[in-house]
Amino acid sequence: MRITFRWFGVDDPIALAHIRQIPGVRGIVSALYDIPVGDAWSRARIFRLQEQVADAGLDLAVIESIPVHEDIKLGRATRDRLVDQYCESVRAMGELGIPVLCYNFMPIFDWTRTNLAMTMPDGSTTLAYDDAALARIDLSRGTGDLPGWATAYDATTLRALLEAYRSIDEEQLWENLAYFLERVVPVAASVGVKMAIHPDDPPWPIFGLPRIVTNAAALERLTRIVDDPANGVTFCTGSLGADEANDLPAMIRSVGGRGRIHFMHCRNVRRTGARQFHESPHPTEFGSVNMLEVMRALREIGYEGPMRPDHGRMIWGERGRPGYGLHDRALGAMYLQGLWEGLA
Ligand code: DNO
Repeated sequence: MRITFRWFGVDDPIALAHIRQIPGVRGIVSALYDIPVGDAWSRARIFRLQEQVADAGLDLAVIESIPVHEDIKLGRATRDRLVDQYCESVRAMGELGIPVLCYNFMPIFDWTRTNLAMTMPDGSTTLAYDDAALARIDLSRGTGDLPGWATAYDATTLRALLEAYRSIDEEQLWENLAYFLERVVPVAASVGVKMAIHPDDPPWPIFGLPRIVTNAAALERLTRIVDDPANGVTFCTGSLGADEANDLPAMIRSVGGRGRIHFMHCRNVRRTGARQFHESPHPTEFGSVNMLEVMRALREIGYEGPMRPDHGRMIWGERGRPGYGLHDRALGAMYLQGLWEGLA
């Protein structure tokens, strides 16, 4: 396992030089954030990012993410050109030697929470989700009301998109994902890039939109659609761990045992009710995910890929991007490495 850390480029308030001071962290997870979804990423732009990271004594280990255009997820006629452009980006990163690509196939919304700053008894704040609170969110004004990671959509665009998804059920979404993978995976394989789909977060339908990458059966199906080592997953313990039915160590042994885990996102969640949870500090005792057993399963399958601490709380007065402050994620990085060393 190689411990890595997410960095949001030059606009990130956290400096690479500070990330470099977290013991053990050598790999950076990043992306180009200013390229419109669907456009190809040029080799020159990726190279510049890679150089910035290298100048700080670090290594660009993972691209997270190249977003997948909604037209691809919807299976619209425009998808062929968009898939070609996606392939171009993948080829460029591969030629530059960046080995892993994390992406997702969630309709319209990426990870979603209903509270970005829930106050904990110790005064820290954390991200929380409650399905009942989600039901009260009014999307008629666009994504403005939605706390989270949503691409900003105005009311008209969002309405049209929601409308378009009415005819897409889970099976149709699987078909559209298959269409995408059948074309992208061979390109990825040819340039040494491992595709690593991120599970849906939370792992159930939201706003009536289908979500399909949610459990063991889905990971199995996904990796069989195009049965190539380059077609794998980002195993996110927080996303998958939000559903009690997911036995994470067993899932790691099965999909990871076949060499299909290409990236690990490690964070803990405390499930507090049906479709209700908040994020907790990384160690096992604070959440519903047994991190020790997760690491044990990874040791068993001989996991050698990148891993990053995922969302942290806001602690010590830090202000910043929800989930992505420096301090609590750095504590997470140390904890994960501690478990790893202990298990050796
Ligand atoms: C949230 C992240 C996700 C992830 C994408 C990958 O913090 O894990 O936004 O980057 O879903 O495409």
